[in-house]
Amino acid sequence: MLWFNLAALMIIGLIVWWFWLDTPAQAQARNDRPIAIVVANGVYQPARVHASVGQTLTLRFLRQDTSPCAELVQFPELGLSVTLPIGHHTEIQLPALDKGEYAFHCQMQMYRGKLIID
Ligand SMILES: [Cu+2]
Repeated sequence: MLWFNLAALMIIGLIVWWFWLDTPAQAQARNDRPIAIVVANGVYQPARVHASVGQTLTLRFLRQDTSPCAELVQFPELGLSVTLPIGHHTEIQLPALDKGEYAFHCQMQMYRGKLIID
């Protein structure tokens, strides 16, 4: 019973760490250079990408996570859904966007990221 309680505590701790404490890094788009985003260990890194209004943007995803969860990256506001092959760079060209925030995530929304256009 004690073993079970300890295991439960560890799982709760992991969930807290996974969803709240593991703060993702940020990236700022510059000079039309592609922004590299690594898909691994349940997070996009960086998970927040800043760009300016009117700036076209290229995101270069590198999927390292083999779980099927990481297979797609979707941009619901942009109507985009792109397959990410494992171990390959996948470039996604985005049009110049209006000011605002645009989410991107895997199909189950476990991987989550955000474009911040301002
Ligand atoms: Cu997923």
